[in-house]
Amino acid sequence: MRILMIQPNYHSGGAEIAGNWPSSWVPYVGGALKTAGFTEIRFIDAMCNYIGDVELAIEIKKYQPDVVLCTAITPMIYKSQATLKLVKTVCPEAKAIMGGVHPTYMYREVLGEAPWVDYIIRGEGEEITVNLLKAIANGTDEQERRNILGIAFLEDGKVVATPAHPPIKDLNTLTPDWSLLDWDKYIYTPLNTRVAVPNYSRGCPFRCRFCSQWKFWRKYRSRSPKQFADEIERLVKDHNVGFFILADEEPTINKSRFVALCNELIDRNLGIHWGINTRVTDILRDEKELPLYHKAGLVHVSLGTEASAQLNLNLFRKETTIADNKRAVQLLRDNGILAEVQFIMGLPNETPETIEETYRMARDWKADMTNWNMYTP
Ligand code: B12
Ligand code: SF4
Repeated sequence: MRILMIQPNYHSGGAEIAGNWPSSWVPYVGGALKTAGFTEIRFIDAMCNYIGDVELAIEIKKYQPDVVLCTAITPMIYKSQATLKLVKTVCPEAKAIMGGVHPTYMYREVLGEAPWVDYIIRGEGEEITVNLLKAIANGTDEQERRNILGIAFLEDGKVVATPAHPPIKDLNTLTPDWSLLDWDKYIYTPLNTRVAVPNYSRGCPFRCRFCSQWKFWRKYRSRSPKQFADEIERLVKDHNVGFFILADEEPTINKSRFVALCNELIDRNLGIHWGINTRVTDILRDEKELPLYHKAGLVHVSLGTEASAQLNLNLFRKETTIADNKRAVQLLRDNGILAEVQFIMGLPNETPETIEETYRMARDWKADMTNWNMYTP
């Protein structure tokens, strides 16, 4: 069975100015499919290669896929829906499948707007995709689909959503296949080196009100530091990766495991640099360990500072203070680690004055980079 994975040609600027980023869902879901015995898998990165619809249609037609897998986060949903429509125009018999954060929550809207989508994978993709594709390969998906957990589809014009699939118990069972990516394309511009986005942990034990991610992965899990360092070593040795950012929400919550991971990376002396997203509270807790983190190659930390008003931090259920935010930025900078701060803008109480105040505060904290995210109810 020929499987085609497509990253839609959607661009939002933002972090894309730092380089060309690889899609992580491809090695993780593609790796699970290969481990399950599906060998004919191709990936087209229409985003990174700016592949327009005409060229994409030619490529799809040439490959004649039986199944097409396409991802979607919220801003790219229309491009993702249009990409699967293109698939149906060129190869009407191919099964069109969509996964990712947006359709996981909004499957009703997606199936309403894009009835050509055959299946939506809701949540963590590896196990659900294998189960669904086994049924498709056997030609039994239409009979079996109501028993496949974690999917949604249209039946007689009505949306059917099966119960959620349980989270993967042991993340050490993941088998990412990084060879699905065309590595020459993925360059992190500031260091002029190849970049990867591996997954050490999934989920978050916190419950910030604006955040989609803790609900998405449901249970916090992390891989063993040694097994994860093995993967980094393979990325360096097999694919010449020089920089990675963790795809994780909260990699540092378990301090002893994170310290063990840093020690593994130091012992292996891979010459790799890396970045993470994490919480202000973890940076304050780990003040004494920051030199060790830096020695392990950690050069960039993006902090969920979120707001410049305590009222909003409380509203978000963030469990931090404005003074904590400022101190975390300072600690990172003192340890030679680039400090990026993230803000959520556009709450109902936002005014031009509060925007100005947030801007001034970010400057006062002397953050190296500031990221402005729009709150979307
Ligand atoms: C790395 C990353 C990026 C990279 C993307 C690289 C790339 N080519 O994909 C960069 C830095 C470029 C980036 C940019 C942006 N990002 Co970003 N990014 C992330 C981050 C940190 C990790 C994503 C990741 O790789 N995760 C690991 C993989 C394994 O997980 P996954 O992608 O969710 O895939 C799993 C499942 O969802 C599912 N799955 C996913 N797709 C599919 C498809 C199919 C067919 C199947 C079966 C399954 C499946 O299976 C996978 C394995 O379980 C997440 C936060 C996070 N922790 O997830 C934000 C996140 C995805 N980004 C987000 C946003 C908003 C953006 C930007 C729009 C920001 C901006 N304003 O510019 C841009 C969009 C750029 C673009 N053109 O798409 C949001 C999306 C929120 C939403 N509601 O949709 C997130 C969730 C962060 C957040 N909490 O706000 N991002
Ligand atoms: S700490 Fe970060 S990942 Fe966790 S719930 Fe809050 S915003 Fe989401």
